[in-house]
Amino acid sequence: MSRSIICLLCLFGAGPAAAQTFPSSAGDLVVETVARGLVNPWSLAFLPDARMLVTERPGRMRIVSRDGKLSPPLGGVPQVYARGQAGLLDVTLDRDYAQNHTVYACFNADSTGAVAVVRARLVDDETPRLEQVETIFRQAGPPAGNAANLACRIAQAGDRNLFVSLGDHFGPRDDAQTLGNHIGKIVRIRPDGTVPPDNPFVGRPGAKPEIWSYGHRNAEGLAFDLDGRRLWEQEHGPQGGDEINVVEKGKNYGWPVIGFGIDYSGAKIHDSTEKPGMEQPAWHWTPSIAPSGMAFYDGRLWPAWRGNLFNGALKFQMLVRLEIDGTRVTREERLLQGLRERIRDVREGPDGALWLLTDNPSGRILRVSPAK
Ligand SMILES: [Ca+2]
Repeated sequence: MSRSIICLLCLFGAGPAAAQTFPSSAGDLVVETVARGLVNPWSLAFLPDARMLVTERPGRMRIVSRDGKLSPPLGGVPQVYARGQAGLLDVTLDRDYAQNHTVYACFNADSTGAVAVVRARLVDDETPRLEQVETIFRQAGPPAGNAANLACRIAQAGDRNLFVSLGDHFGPRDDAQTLGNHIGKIVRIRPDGTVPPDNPFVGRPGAKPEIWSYGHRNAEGLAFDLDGRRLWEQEHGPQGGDEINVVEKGKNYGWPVIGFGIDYSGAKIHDSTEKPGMEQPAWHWTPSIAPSGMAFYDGRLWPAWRGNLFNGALKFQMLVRLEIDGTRVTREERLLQGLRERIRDVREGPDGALWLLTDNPSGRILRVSPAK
């Protein structure tokens, strides 16, 4: 009897999967599977009642209940170009979501991998859907046929402006150093897509006015720190040279002129790791961990980790905890090694736990909490 019940739970995924335990400097961590069966889930956003809005890269968005039940795909999601790394990527809720039900999403819109950002209203009734979907930004400059290094993440500042990370598309490398395109850039736009007049390159001839910072390679993590003052990003290097950066107005983060990696062929890319006028990363990884997803942690379940920056890792299949002092990273701890899952996104839940997405055609939502 009990064996058949267990078997049914296995078949239908209805019960809690066996939790796994991993060591950490703050005691053992318990990893539970909350939901499964998501196709390459990319981004996770918590709704006010602790349900989750999740994107699947092939172009679907679903609401997931706290006990792991997946809604049908939401209607109204724009058509995306889904191939290789391209598809539906980030989703985030407006700061005033509880009042305005506004969400933002970014995705690759055509075969060039150009990123579009939409603003929409989430109608959260028995048939959840997006309505009033408006394109508020479209990336200029991607070359045809290079659908890789496509970013994108969205972070909203306290003044409601949106920051969006845009990859270099494996295109001509100098594109990330020139201001006439949106390649290898972080842009800053208002929630309606218009350009804030205090953006750094407004009025400069030939420059795209949305640009906030440049010289980035492929940033798949973007987050404000706990007091909302500093914007941090992580980006993929080539072979080696993955970086964490503190993103500041108008600054040049160096790609492809400086860096710590080499080309996939083994060839040299950079003459140097530093150059005047170009920013140094706050942290870098060689060999590459392939970071994706980042979240600052507020310390409810692990008080010692308050203010730490958590990063998912695709290649090294782990969660990386970074201790921060101002704009410096002072210590790294590698967590969940042995999980054997590519971590695509990491978020802090309303319960103070860390919630992860695994990048897999049969992807899961995992909840990480302290062992009792
Ligand atoms: Ca750099």
